[in-house]
Amino acid sequence: MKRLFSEHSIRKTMSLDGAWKIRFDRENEGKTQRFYEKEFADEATVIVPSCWNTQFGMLEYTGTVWYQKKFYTDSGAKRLHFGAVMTYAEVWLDGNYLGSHYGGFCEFEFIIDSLCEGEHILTVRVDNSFDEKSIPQPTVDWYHYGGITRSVTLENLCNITILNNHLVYDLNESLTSADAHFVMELYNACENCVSDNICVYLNDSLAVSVPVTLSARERKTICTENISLSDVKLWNVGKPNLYSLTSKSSTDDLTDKVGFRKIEVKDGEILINGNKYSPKGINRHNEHPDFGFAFPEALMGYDIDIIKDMGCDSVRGSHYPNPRPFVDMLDETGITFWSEIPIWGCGFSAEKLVDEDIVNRGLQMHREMLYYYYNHPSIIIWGLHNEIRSDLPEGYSISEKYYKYVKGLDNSRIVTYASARALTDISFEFCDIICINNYTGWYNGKISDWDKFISNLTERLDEIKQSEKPIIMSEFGAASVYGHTDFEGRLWSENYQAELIDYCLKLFDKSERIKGTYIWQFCDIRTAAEMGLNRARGYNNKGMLNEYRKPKLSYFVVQKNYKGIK
Ligand code: ADA
Repeated sequence: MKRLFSEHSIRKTMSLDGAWKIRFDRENEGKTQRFYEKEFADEATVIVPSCWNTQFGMLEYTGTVWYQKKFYTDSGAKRLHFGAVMTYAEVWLDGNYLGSHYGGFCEFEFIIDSLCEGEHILTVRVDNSFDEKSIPQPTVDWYHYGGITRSVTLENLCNITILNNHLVYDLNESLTSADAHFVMELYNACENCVSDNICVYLNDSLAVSVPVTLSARERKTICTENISLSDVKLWNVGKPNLYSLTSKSSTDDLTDKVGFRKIEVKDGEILINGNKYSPKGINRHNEHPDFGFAFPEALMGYDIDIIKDMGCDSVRGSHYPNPRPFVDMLDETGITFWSEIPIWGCGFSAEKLVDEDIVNRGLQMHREMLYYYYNHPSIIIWGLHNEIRSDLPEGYSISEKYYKYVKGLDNSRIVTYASARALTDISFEFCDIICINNYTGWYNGKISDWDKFISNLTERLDEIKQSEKPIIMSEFGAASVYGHTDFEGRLWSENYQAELIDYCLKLFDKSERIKGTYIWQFCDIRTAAEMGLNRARGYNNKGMLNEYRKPKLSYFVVQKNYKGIK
C-alpha cells in the first residue's frame, strides 16, 4: 500500500495507479448490462487516484462510474489493496466478482488465492450517491467527491505472509523501558500446511521470533509472548523518535514505523510522557479544489509546513481517516493527530442513530481505522463521531456502543467525540476528554458572549460530575471571504474573523479548565450545495487560509497566539 517509506523488501508489489479507462453510468444500468464482462472502449481514461468531480464538466456528478485497468502479472496468490474508494465500491477481476466495500475514507483489500501469469482486467464500479443508510448523510458540510481517491496496489503473497503487525506496549514508570508484544495477522497463501518462523525486528535488532504453522489458506491472528525492551527512546510532540518495525517470514516481510509514548488523562490534564500537553490544534479537511479528496502528497508536505508555521502542534482530521502518507508525515514531524470516522451529526436524525445498519457501518469504519492506523504514534485521539444528538437517548446509545468498542480495541489512547450540545449533552460519560464545538459570535450572539458560554459550560460539567475531565474546544470560528476587509469589522470580513479567533484563543488560554484548542478550520473547503446560502461561493469559508493556501488575517493571529509572540 502507499506509504512514505517502503513496506517490503521481499514481497513484490505493483502499483495499479495511473491511467484507467472509465465509463459513466448515468442511468445506473452497468450491472444489468454486465459492464464487468467486457473490455471498455478506449474513449475515456482517467488518472487514478483522482476524483471525477475535478474533471471538466463533471463537478456536480453524483452517481456511478465504472473504472477498468488492464495489468500483467506473474502467477500466484495476491493481495489487492485500495487506499480509498468514494463511497461504495464493487470489484470484479476478469469478470468474476471479488466483493464490495462501503465507506469512502477507509482502506480495504481482497485476497486472491491464485492468479495465472498473464494479462488481467480489474473492473471497479464506484458509486458516490447517498442512500438512507449513508455515512455521512446527504446533508454534510463538505463536497462529496466520487472516485478512486487513493492508491491501488497489487502484492504477491507467498506461503506465510504478514498482513498486519501491531506493536502493543506498556511503558514503565520511568518511561525508559517497556513491556511489549506483537499482534500479527498472518495468512498462508499456499495450498498446503506451512510451518515457518516469524522474526520481528525493532530498528534491525531482533525483538522476538515465533514458530508458526498455518493450514492451507488459513488466516490467523497471533499474539507473541511479552518481551522487555530497555533504553526506549520516546516519541514526543515536536521531538519524534521513530523505530522501524520489520516482521519477516522466510518468504515475506512487512515494515512499519512505530513510536513509544504514554498518553494519560489525569487530574483534568492530558499528559504525554508525563508532561502536560494542551494541543494547539487545527481542524483540517484533506481536500483541495483542484484535486478533491485525491490530495497530492507533495501538497500534504506543504500543508504540514504551513501548520507548523502557524504554530500548531496538533491536527484534527475532520471528519474522516486521512491518507496514510499524511499520517506518516505527522509521525515524522511530531505533530499529534485526532482521527475520526465520518459520522457528521447534523445530518443524522435521532432514529438514524439507532438504525442497526448505520450503527454497524460505523462500527466497521472504526474497526478498519484501528486495524490500519493502530501503529501511528502521532494518533493520540480516536474520535467516535461529530455533533450528533448526544443530548438524546439515541445519541447516548450509539456513543456508549462506540466508546466501549473502540476502548476494547485500544485502551492506550484518548477516546472522545466532538459535541455541539455543551449544555444539554447526556453522553459525556463516553469520552475521556470533553470536546466542545461552538460557534458563538458567528451563528449566534456576539464575540463577547464567549465568556458567559465558558462559565455556563464549566458550571454544567460540575453539576453533571464531569469536572475532572479536561475540556478541549474542538471547533470555533467564523467565516471570511479571502481578500474582503472593511473598517467596521463586519461578518464575513477577514478582520471580524481575526478578531473572533484572537478573542477565543486568549479567553481559552486564560481558562484553568480548557486544555487545548482546535480552530475551525485550516483552509476554506468546497462544500455541498445542500448547505445552502450560508456558504458563500459554495465554500465553507472559515479557513485561516483560502482554499489555495493563501493566508488570511486570522492566520497571523493564530501564529501570534500559538507561538506566544507578543
Ligand atoms: C460544525 C461541523 C463542521 C463545520 C462547522 C461550520 O461544527 O463539525 O464540519 O460544518 O460546523 O462551519 O459550521
